Parts: sequence; structure tokens; C-alpha cells
Amino acid sequence: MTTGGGDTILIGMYDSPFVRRVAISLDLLGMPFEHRDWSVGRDFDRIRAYSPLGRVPVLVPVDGEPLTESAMILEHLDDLVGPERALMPPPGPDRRAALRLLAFATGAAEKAIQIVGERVFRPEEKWHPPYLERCRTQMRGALAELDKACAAAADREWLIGDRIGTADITVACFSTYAREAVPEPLDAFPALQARVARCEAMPVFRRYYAPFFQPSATGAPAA
Ligand SMILES: N[C@@H](CCC(=O)N[C@@H](CS)C(=O)NCC(=O)O)C(=O)O
Repeated sequence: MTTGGGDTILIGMYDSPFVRRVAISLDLLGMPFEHRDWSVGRDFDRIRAYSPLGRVPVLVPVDGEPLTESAMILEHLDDLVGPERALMPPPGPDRRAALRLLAFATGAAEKAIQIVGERVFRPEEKWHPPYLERCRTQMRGALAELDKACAAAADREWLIGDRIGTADITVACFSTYAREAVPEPLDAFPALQARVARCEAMPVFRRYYAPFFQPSATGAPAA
């Protein structure tokens, strides 16, 4: 399945932090794309025609097979623009610092999704409080690490280096998701909260924002 000519296509709704970080990255890299605002619940079959995994984001390039998994998509975008414009730093200390932040941000988002999944897919009487508590502890542990990094970078415009990069985009998108979907107020993480607020005020973050959509408990997966 290809685009059939025209622009690259990005599939998935912007309330997904994974879709959102890809959209923001495409925009910052000056890569035009068509957006398919498809829900993994409602549009499952349409999405699966492009990626049998049935998960978003899916990026459909003009000249090749669709890509899934936001980390791999972002790596591909960096490859396209080359090291000078890439959103990840080149190998070395900055890249290692970025990878560390990305790991904690990704872990926090995954734990947030597990908490939301328990709420959405299981009847309340079957919720397992120790599991939810464990996920919450893990998510908060990861957010606390991000908060420390944001505090250390408080006098810098960007988390790593002197321009916006994947770490800034991801930390903001994934923290916003935790705040809105779990919901986990970020008050306990003041430096992170301040940095997220600053990013969220930027036009490029506002352009690709959709409020968290709580899916129904009828089996429709999270958007
Ligand atoms: N590791 C994946 C996570 C993507 C993900 O979990 N997407 C969610 C939307 S936020 C999804 O498609 N969920 C539907 C499902 O997995 O069934 C990535 O980074 O792309």
C-alpha cells in the first residue's frame, strides 16, 4: 500500500502522543504531509490495510513501504534530512543524554497507556489496584527523572544542544498525554511542568493537538 502519488501520509489522531510527536517533527523538518485522522478503534481495518499491526502512527512515504513505530519513523526522518538538520544529536554525549530522556519519556507514556487501558478495557470490578499502583509508581519515577533533567536545563532554551530536538518534542508530547489521559497532574514535577507549558504554547505544538479522547468501554481501543 503506497500513497498513490502526492505527499507523504501520516495516519493517526493527534491525541496519540506518538502520532503527535511525528507530526511536529515533520513540520519542524519542513516535510509536507497529508493527515489521515483515523482512529484505531473506528478505523481499525483501514489502518490495517497500511500496517497489519493496526497501531498508529503509520507513515506512508511516497516511495516505499509504510513505516510504523514512532521511534523508527523519527529515525527515518532524520536520515532523510541528514545530520545537520536531524532532530537527534549525532553520536556522542548529547545523543546519549537525549536517549536517556527519550527512554524515561517513553516509559512514562507506556505506563500511562497501561493505566488508561485498564480503565477502558476492564470493568471496574475487575481492576487490579496493585497493578495500577505499580504502573503509577513507575510512571511517576520516570516523570521525576524528566523533572530533574528539566530543572538542570532550566536556564537553557532546549533540553539538549541549542535547538529544538526529539527530546524536547517527546518529553512535552508524552507528559501532556500523562497529564490529560491518566490524568496525572504535573504539579509534583514543577520544572517539567514549566517546560511542557512553554512547548505547548508554541504554534507547532498547538497545530498538532487534540484533547484526549476517552474511548468507549465497548472494546474500541484507545485512539
Ligand atoms: N511504541 C509505539 C506505540 C504506539 C501506540 O501505542 N499507539 C496507540 C495509540 S496512542 C495505538 O495505536 N493503540 C492501539 C493498539 O495498540 O491497539 C510507537 O511509538 O509508535
